Amino acid sequence: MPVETIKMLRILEQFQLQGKPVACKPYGNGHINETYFVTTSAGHAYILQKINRYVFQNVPVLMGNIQAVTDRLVLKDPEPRHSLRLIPTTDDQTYMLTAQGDYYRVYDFITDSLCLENPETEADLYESGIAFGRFQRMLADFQTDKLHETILRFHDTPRRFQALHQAIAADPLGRVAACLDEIRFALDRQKDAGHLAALGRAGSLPLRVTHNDTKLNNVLLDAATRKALCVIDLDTVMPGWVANDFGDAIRFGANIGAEDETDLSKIGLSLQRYQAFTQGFLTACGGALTDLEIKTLPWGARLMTLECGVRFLTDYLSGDVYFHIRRPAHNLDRARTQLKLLRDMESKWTKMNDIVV
Ligand code: GN1
Ligand code: MG
Repeated sequence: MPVETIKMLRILEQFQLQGKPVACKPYGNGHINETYFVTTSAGHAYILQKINRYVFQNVPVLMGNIQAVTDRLVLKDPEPRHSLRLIPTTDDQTYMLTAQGDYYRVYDFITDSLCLENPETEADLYESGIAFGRFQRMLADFQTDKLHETILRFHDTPRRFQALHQAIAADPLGRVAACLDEIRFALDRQKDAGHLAALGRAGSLPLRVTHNDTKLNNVLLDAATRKALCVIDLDTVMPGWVANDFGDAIRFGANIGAEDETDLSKIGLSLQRYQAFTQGFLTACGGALTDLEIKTLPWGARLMTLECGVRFLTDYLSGDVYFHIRRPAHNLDRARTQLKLLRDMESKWTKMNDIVV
């Protein structure tokens, strides 16, 4: 048995599992945490995660958020496959801390589910809209001030531009010269970055419990019916604007190509997928949103795409310190898809607005 597996099995012994862990294999495509699929001698399955402690600087507080939110979701909808459930450690904690300072947690595995990187049909996007809309509605009466900011100013797009400017000035790996077109394209749009923040400051947009990482692969669908089951990856659940949740889902799921596609001719916004997500999301939100919130949804799509492009570009220039990469220019490839997608959204802007109202 590889040393790494033995280490993982030891960690798993600290959790209240049904049966003894017998296998533990890397799982999924997250860019931040390390995720493993675990099976036990009792035939039970779990998800083990090592939490990225560079990205999440206060794990106990983060786990407090997740516990509070999952408790509420389970209360509203007790069906076991409709919410993540944390498995406690043998001393009844929600996570364990190793002597090396690493944090681990375990979730029950949600059986007979699908986690998609690409939608097969528009119905998949509709269902992901249902999942995130339901999440929004079930947490509508959860007091936002009970949640801690797990990453400070996470979707503060103007701050993301400041970080880009710093990376350009520092240029530690001499990568700026090869990215001048991408940098110029992003900086030309810096003036848009504060659009939602200005409405928020004016008190026109309510703060809600938002997920903040609403990618299609953060939703589970039922493998048999392909209906929405559950929202996963709750690390960034924080107070925020609903347009950001809508927008991040569009950025990922309504892009006809992959987030790291190298052939940019394959990148663009599918208005059909955009419409399908919008319908699912607004239906499941159940009339909870204000007219102005609905009007700002397309801005969420533009700004989340711009922000993500800026984050990938910043990380590329900084030497890939934040997002996990699987090839040398992976973050630059990702930045390019976001900027291309944004350009396409700008050309479809009137239609994007017509669809939400
Ligand atoms: C990260 O962990 P994952 O892959 O679900 C990131 C998101 C980005 C996304 C881009 C905590 O999400 O903000 O939008 O990558 N999560 C964090 O794919 O930074
Ligand atoms: Mg994820």
